Amino acid sequence: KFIPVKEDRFTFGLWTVGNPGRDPFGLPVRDGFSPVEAVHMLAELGAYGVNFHDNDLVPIDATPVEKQRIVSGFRCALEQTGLKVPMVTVSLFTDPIFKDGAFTSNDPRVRAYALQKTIESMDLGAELGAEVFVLWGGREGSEVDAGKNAVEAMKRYREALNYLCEYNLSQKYGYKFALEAKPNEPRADIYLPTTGAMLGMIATLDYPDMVGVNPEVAHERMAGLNFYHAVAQALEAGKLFHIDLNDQKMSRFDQDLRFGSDGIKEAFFLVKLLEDYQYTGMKHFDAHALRTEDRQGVIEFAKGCMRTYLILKEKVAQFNADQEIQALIAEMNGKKLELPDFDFKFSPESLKALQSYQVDRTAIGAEGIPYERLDQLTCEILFGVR
Ligand code: 3MF
Ligand code: MG
Ligand code: MG
Ligand code: MG
Repeated sequence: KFIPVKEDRFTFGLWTVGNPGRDPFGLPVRDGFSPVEAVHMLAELGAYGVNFHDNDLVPIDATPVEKQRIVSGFRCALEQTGLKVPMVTVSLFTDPIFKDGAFTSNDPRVRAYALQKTIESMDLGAELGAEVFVLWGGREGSEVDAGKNAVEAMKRYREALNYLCEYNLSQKYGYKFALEAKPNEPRADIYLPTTGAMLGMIATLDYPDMVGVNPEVAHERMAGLNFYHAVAQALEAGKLFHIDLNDQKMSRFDQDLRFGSDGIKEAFFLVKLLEDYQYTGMKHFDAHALRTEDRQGVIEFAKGCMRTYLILKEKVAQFNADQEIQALIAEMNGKKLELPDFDFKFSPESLKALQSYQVDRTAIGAEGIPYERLDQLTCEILFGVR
């Protein structure tokens, strides 16, 4: 029970299980799994796929011959295990050239290099069958707003995204781009800090249908926001192309905790959202094992992410089948009420009906809404006592 299978569409990044436990204050504590080791380990655990930044696989200074050797070794591991590469991304934040951003840099040489590096990553991903290309603007931001015009930054961001969409079409790659928002870290402030801000930008692009979002639990929580709400908005807009699952204590530094390890109730409603609305994309764990762990701990971490998702999925089924809970939800959604002539669509007739609608404001204001009972029942499902 709770053993992941390919159909669950769980994926991990090479950078997640490859993470050696370095942090800004401390040295690496373990050997992370190499790309080939990661493929074998993840396949054994029942994951569906593995994702990577260009330089997780191929070092930035690799020669074309080295690149070919690395990619063919990696491809060989994929073929042996059947693991897929559903998503690829590009590092536009690690190398010093990107210290003041990539697509939004003031320096046109940096902006050109960022595009060049991204299209090379798109080529590599396409070769391995990737269908989603994630863009996280890790250093698209600022500390000193005097030096970088935020209006120009938006124009540059848009120009780069439009260029990449054109390239995608010109090569017939068929990628969907998924933009990942984060409010801060590593910059003091990152542009387009939330999923909602990304959705706003997407609507202004030349090919808005080609571009969606990749929300991440930790990022929205760092901004003090409700992740479940952010994902719901993206899903309803048809823009949930990918998702980064992990966990995070609210409003702190970027923690990338194991999925479901901190905000259990929020994780439950997230799983419920994805399952109830039959999200078919990848469930990608963008997290890493605690710095206390050795390589066995990394395996426990990866297993735990998937197992927790599957446990919550079972809790969702229990919640959806619980008659008392469902009756309460039906009641608070006004299922028993009728407004005969009014359907909330504007028309001259419905306007008349609305204007003559007799509302007993005082009586309605005095009615209780049983959220307390509903929430307690939800908690009891999660506690395992119901
Ligand atoms: C940073 C992130 C990134 C992105 C990745 C794009 C290193 O907080 O979440 O992971 O997810 O760059 O996929
Ligand atoms: Mg395709
Ligand atoms: Mg992150
Ligand atoms: Mg992420």
